Amino acid sequence: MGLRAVGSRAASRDGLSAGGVSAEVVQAKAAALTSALQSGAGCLPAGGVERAEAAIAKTAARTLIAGGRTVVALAGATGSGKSSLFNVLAGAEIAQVGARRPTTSTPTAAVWGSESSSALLDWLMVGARHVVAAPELPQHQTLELDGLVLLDLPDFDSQATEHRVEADRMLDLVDVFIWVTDPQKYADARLHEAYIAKLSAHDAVTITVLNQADRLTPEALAACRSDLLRLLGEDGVVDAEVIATSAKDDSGVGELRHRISAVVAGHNAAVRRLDSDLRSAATVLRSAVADSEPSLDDLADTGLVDVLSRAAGIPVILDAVERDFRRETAVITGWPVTRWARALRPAPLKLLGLSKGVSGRPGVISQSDVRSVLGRSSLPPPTPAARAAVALATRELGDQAGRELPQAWADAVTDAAMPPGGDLGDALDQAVMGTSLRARDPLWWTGFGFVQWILAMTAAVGLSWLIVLMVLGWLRLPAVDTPGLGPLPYPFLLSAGGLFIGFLMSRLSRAVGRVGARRRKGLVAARLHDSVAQVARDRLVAPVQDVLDRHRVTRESLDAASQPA
Ligand SMILES: Nc1nc2c(ncn2[C@@H]2O[C@H](COP(=O)(O)OP(=O)(O)O)[C@@H](O)[C@H]2O)c(=O)[nH]1
Ligand SMILES: [Mg+2]
Repeated sequence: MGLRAVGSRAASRDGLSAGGVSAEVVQAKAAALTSALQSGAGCLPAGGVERAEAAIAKTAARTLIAGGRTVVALAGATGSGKSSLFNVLAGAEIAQVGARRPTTSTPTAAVWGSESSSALLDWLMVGARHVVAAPELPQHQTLELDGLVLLDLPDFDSQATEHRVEADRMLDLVDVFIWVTDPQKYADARLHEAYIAKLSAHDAVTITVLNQADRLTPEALAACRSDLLRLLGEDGVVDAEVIATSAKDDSGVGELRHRISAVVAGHNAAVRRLDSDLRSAATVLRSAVADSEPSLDDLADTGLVDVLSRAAGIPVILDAVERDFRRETAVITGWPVTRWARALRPAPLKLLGLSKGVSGRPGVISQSDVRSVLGRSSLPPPTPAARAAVALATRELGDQAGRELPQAWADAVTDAAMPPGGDLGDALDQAVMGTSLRARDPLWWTGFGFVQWILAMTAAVGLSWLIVLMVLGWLRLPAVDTPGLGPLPYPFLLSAGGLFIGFLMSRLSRAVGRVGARRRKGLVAARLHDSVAQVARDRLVAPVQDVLDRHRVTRESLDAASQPA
């Protein structure tokens, strides 16, 4: 009971009991980080990705190992007294102490408590294992550290590279570091830079021990301690604390043991370490992602559609649609005398390979369907100027969408906005061919056509009548009385009137046809605009939007993974 109280007081001072870090929390963060790596693939820096992958793999492996054990490592430079402290804490001469050099290259483990830790030590790849049994230590000391796995690490500054590599490997895996230093070496800049500053970036638990305190007078020890505290502050260690110990006369070892027991009793040092690894990996990656994404709603505006329309030859088509309408108006409602000549001229749309399809009837296969299956229209290919305009507009789209994003994302956006080669041209051609250029024939065509026929018949009747009269006169047959309207005889009125009114009607229908042609052109222009806008959305805007969506998912996942518990 008393031990718990000491433990929890120390724990809250150190922030150990703060926040709900649990296995579930770190697993959720690992999942968020995994999702960020997926959505950000290709746009995140390789170093950061590697670090995140390592943290994810470590989280998976560590959380799989059952039990609430805490792995604490004694780390530091040669001769600081790691092995001596290890033996004092374990109550047995387990680790080899200094005299013989070089020291061993592999860590030694001491395990407190009955719970099996072989899976954990296998994962740590620590071979030398020692179970701390009750007889070695007073009962209360064993209980206090129940659940502890203490490691004596190879020296940070070992002459042998493999020792240093092994020490670094262990530092990545353990839950808590105890940095053991001594009055001679505590200020070694290399150690501070390479380890302490690096570790302070984690908010995983770090304890600093100033060993060999027995070598100093109390005044010198106090001065040395405050100097070390200052250096730790410069390393970025928040709320640094230094425990002065002596492996020779055991002073301070009790305090160190309490400190360790507080961490062990918290049962969350392991998940805290994982949490801090995941968070710092996520924080590193977060700097490769912007805080927001641009909206594409205002980018897919008319400018892009206009240049695509020109490249698709739509002005030519619309011109043909207009002329087609006028031609047809003339064929159907024109003066019958000249109508046939016009019908012989080819239809403008036919010349473009765009003869009309039947629109808007479900289940009916239209000519445009057939055309889009059979292939391209015979529209002239886009001019170099039109093509350059498309390239410029797509680059602008990419630039605008990527402006606020980090380089890798901006590049991805630009790539997405510029589909390779003729793909876009084909898509535009298909869109044009899939658009119906037809609308219902206007009713007035039929009316005018009918009236023209009546007028033509009238003229024909009048002319025939005149011919009969001429023949009768030529044969000197007695004259038949020809009825008339006032002084004008009917045959003349019928033939002249029919021809003259027919001529006027054809003029009128041409004028009305011009208005109709403009309306038809407007109607088809709107349809083609929609078709081209659809191509712009599908081929240009959607791929860019995909990249922006990936960016958003990455950003949100990284925010979730880097959130403090
Ligand atoms: N005076 C004194 N000597 C110590 C203390 N701790 C360790 N030593 C001595 O320092 C030398 C190196 O100790 P060792 O535990 O092997 O250090 P390590 O290299 O960090 O593992 C040995 O000769 C120890 O006897 C201490 O607290 N006081
Ligand atoms: Mg040693």
